Amino acid sequence: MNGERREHYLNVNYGVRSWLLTTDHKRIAWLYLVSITFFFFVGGFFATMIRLELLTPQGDLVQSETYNKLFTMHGVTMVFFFLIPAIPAVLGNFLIPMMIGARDLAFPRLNLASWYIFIVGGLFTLAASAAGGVDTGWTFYTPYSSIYSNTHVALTVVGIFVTGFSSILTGLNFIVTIHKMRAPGLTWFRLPLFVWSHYATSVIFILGTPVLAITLVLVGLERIFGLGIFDPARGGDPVLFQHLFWFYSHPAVYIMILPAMGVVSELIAGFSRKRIFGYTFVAFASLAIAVIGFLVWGHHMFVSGQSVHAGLVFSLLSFLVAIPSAIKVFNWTATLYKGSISYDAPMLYGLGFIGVFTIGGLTGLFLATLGFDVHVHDTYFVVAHFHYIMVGGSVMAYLGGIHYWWPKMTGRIYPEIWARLAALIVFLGFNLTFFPQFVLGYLGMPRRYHIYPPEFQVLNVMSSAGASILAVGYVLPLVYLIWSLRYGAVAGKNPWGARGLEWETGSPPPTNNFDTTPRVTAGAYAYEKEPGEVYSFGKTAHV
Ligand code: HEM
Ligand SMILES: [Cu+2]
Repeated sequence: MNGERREHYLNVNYGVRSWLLTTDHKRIAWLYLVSITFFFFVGGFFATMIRLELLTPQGDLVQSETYNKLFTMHGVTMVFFFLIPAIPAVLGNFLIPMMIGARDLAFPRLNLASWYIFIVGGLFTLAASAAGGVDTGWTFYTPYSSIYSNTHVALTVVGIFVTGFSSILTGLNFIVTIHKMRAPGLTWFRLPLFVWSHYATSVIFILGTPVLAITLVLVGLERIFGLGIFDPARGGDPVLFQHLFWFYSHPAVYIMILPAMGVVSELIAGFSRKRIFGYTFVAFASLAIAVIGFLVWGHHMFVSGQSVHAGLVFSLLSFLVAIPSAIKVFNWTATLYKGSISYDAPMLYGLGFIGVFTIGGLTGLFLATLGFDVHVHDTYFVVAHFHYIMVGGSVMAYLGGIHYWWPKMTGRIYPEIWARLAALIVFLGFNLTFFPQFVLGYLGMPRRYHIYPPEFQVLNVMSSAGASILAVGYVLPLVYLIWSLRYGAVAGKNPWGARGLEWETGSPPPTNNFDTTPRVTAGAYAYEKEPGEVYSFGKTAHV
């Protein structure tokens, strides 16, 4: 910085208007960062209430009806308003144009519109909470969602419907940007894996989200006008709802994990100073997950009365998803082998991800096994499985990514000691919260009950204690990251000594990302030179 004032995207102009009307993808990333952090703490509040309620077997904190609303609002907020947008809308928005050497996304105004749509949807859902909440579960299964009246399904469903457009438009924007705006020399197989994983995620956004939207419209029509689509009393079919819902929502779980995998690829390469082992396999694994993910929805319906044959086919197909997932885990591990590893906070999250994702994925295989699932279906085993992936996997990767790119986003370095401590607390708190739930589920504790037999209390208290530790782990980064905005050491343009176009420009970057268009002559992760290779992924040349 040499003391002279450098112009960058944060200081080009000031004032609320300059933020709310911005079309700069980096500022829009901040709009999302602030809003999803808000939703994360709203969802976290509901989670706290759930764990407090479950401290005692008699369920004496809240009424059963309130409890139903708590876990529903928790799920809805976390899934639709935090986890789905978290990595794509914050890190994806910020990084994709920079990683491909572009000035912005293909449709900057559409990008801003996506954020407004997201916020409008979020407000509807918050209004539903304020009005008294929804008690159907985040899955909105009929007939709960279409008949019972003590609940604000319509308002919530409108909120999610609206927010869906934000996903679709963001996916569209990413796909066009990645196709059309790569810097000269940046071929498909030189792209960072982060970009590949967001490409695959965008495909799911575009193909899956409309199905959810239509399903929600049908629920709304049935509720408001009494059409008989899902309600058997009116000639409908409740299982049809489950097919439609999971046709979106199984792929949606990959919306939550694929971007996380993209982050982890960057972290593992950066902190072991190596090219990702089997780069092409990892890239194609993202696409394979996106495609196969559309074929396995029926594994959520093994006990719904679908035919046994369908159950067998879905069971078999579900095993297939594990193959590309395992390829990634093997290849990250192989990348670590003989790497020169440094254990900075982002890497701690990256390594933590590999561990917990493996547990989450393997227990997914248990659940995909038809016979085993009949035993543990709708027990805490399922709850543990998906939290291992979504909280242990995606949230940890998200935090790892925020730390890794924080110096780029803000121009400041966060306090490393605190960050490592927080990463450790998150890891311990997370495992203490969710591991006991595997045991609880295996022993037969059903999910979504607020009263349970006393013999389950010890494991529930462990889980609630873990949740308190986890909460500390989540609040800490909020505090020291905000602190670092003012007091953190000034970051150079490449504080990690990492490879990738985003590290070639200033921290924070100028509004147009690069002063001159970079020309790329080598693949991503050019940490080790191969004979005869000129890698200037590190050097930007003028075009
Ligand atoms: C190796 C790949 C995976 C397999 C084979 C798998 C399998 C399954 C199966 C069979 C179920 C249904 C269990 C039941 O309802 O009884 C399930 C539930 C679930 N899984 Fe996975 N899973 C995998 C990965 C993932 C990933 C990557 C995520 C999220 C990012 C995820 C999130 C969920 C969620 C949210 C549920 C529960 C939904 C609910 O009923 O509320 N799973 N999984
Ligand atoms: Cu699934």
